[in-house]
Amino acid sequence: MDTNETTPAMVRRVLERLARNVEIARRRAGRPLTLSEKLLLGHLDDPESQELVPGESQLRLRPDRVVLQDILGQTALLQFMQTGMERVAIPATVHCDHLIQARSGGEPDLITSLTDNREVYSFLRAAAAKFGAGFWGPGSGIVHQVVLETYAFPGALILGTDSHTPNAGGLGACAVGVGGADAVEAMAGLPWELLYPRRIGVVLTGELSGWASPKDVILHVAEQLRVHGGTNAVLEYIGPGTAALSATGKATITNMGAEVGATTSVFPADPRMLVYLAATGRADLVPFVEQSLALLAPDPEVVAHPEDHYDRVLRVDLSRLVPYVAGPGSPDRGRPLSAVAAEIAKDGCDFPDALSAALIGSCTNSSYEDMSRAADVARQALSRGVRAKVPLFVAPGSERVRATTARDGQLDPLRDIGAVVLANACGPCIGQWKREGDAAGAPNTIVTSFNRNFPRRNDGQATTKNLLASPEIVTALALAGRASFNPLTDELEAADGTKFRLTPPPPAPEVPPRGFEDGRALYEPPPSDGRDIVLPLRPGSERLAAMRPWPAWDGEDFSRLPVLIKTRGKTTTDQISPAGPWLRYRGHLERFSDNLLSGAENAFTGAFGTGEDGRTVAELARELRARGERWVIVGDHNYGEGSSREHAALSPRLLSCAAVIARSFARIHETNLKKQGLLALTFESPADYERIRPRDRLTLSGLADMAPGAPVKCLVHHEDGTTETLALRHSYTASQVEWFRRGSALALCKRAGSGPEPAAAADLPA
Ligand code: MIC
Ligand code: SF4
Repeated sequence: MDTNETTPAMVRRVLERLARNVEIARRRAGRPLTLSEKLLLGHLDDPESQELVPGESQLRLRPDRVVLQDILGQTALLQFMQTGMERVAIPATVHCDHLIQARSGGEPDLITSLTDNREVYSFLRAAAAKFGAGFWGPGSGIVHQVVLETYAFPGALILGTDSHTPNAGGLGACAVGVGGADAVEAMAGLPWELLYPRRIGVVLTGELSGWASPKDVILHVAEQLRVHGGTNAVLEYIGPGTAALSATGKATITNMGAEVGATTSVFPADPRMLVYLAATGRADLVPFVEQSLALLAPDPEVVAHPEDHYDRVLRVDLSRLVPYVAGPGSPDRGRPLSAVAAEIAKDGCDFPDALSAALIGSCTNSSYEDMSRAADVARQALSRGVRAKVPLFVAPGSERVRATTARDGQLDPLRDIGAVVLANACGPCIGQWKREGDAAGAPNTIVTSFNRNFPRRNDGQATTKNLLASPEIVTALALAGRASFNPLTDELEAADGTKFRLTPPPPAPEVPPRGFEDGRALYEPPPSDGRDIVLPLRPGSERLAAMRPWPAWDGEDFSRLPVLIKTRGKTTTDQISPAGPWLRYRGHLERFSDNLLSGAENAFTGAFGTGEDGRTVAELARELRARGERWVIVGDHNYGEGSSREHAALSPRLLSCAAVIARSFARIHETNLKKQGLLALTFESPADYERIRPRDRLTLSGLADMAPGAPVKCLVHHEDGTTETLALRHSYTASQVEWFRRGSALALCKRAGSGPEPAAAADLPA
């Protein structure tokens, strides 16, 4: 039997434990609990003695499942090898989704990817089988859509090595994006630690209508909260409007909570989720969830008086919501679609009106419902003889969505207006887009239904400006060929020269009336005993290399560390560890690290990815490592926002970084740095960031006494011989200080006498 499945017995066990733990937590807290508190505290390792101070306590939790995608999954499994464990202790699956390049269409692209990535896929398949995890091969779909269709259920606690893991919140799960090291600990059966999050309540009322869609809910919320507004907080959607959204619509909203840095986003369990469970072949889970609807919702007092129970409350009337467009450059740069034309007409608008391409898909918007609404717009155009004016691409979220929409006729009208249907994968969402023609390189605007729009994110070009919108709006804009088009008010020209207006797509079926089509079988359960499987790691490979544990801290203070780079402004993980062509090296850290900070702006020169002498940041770091020197990165606000990309911590660690000092951090990145044994520090006074000058050196002292809440002293040595002292803060708990001392969190989870020995500083590659 495949122990990775979500079985009725598992659901019963999880919900029974949830009910028991919630009782205990509510008694101990002496107050009603919000939904995320119930879902999290319901998974406490030790509910009776766990400290329970919101915003302060580190909760020790027992996740129900871990999901790995193919690019972060590589380092997760390479680190799992270090634990010496034979098998994963909780259900786990590996999903091949990020590595497929979008070139000419689903089938040929998939075939090319099988050849291009053969070595990586073989490793992932073998490692999954060896360690008892399920393997979803290339073409099966984007991890988050597959998890929603197959594994998530209301009440589950899911960890995933991807920041959009909260997508499973659409089905009532509490799903959190983490780096590989967190996933490894959970797979090794250790409790997983999470700071007791703050709670933001989003009260939904009314019902969507017309062109408004779930995407507009989250683009509107992101505009309110901004990219750091959800840091260390959970977004809880409550109120009567929640029941007016389908499970996949809810998933769009929880998926993009990642864009405001939220730990996760949750919805109360409701009948719409039961419909989705039943339609995706899990009718046997429905009775258990149905009995627990009250358990899987906030306590009634919370719903009655949200202001008394949340740190912040937003209210969104779905009936009044209008379609939104966000970007370019940042997902929180939202405004109603109707305001775009005026913005473009103004001098200095930073994106051209003419579109160069339109793209539908990504984990956030590629469900059956999404495809149906986009297809309706396409059908309207076809009936007037109109085709897309710009290249249009459609990436279905999963093989199930592809096979079902192929059967039910949603893909045909999209193809007929000119769309190329890509593989069921991330593709252009993550720089795996090999664009044809001359659009790339020159300033150009694209419109996508994706969740991120950082520069260089899609085709690797900073000149490509990505506007985010719902799939139906993307389709409408593709027909008009310009960003300023507003389908609510503007007309298109039919083939016969007459003018017509698109009508808003009617509500689409949330699940296929004839049920889902499974499509090709691309799942491989693990054998019952995989111990004899040898992992294919080839010496000399540039795609994969075994990882060695990091050396422990030598106990000395860090003296006169050079500042490798001081970054200015947004420094996302896409800028610290770019994706696109670099994705192929995700399993070979040394090779991958050539891209270190290549997209980050140097505060002293204004250039990107280089030091003062024009050499790349990676070259400078390698030179320091070769000299045996450690170094520091100085960062701005919300440093490391964007993704769970652990490489943004692994590469600095490999190249000898000692500390990252920023005005503030994004949650997952801060944890990733800590887990890899680096110091993640913040300026006590954020204005002190300005005090760091070119060629400064920093001494960090008193590290042997580093303790929770105690500042770290930093002596700044300026080039002119003057010095000044700064206070730095950190968020390490006592046990996390141990990660720093031991060289990494993994050092604590390695079984005595098993796994490879730490790399001695001398044998680290130069
Ligand atoms: C992304 O959307 O940026 C990614 C690629 O899915 C990342 C994960 C990674 O880089 O491994 C994420 O969102 O966490
Ligand atoms: Fe893939 Fe894009 Fe979703 Fe990341 S955001 S998981 S790259 S589809």
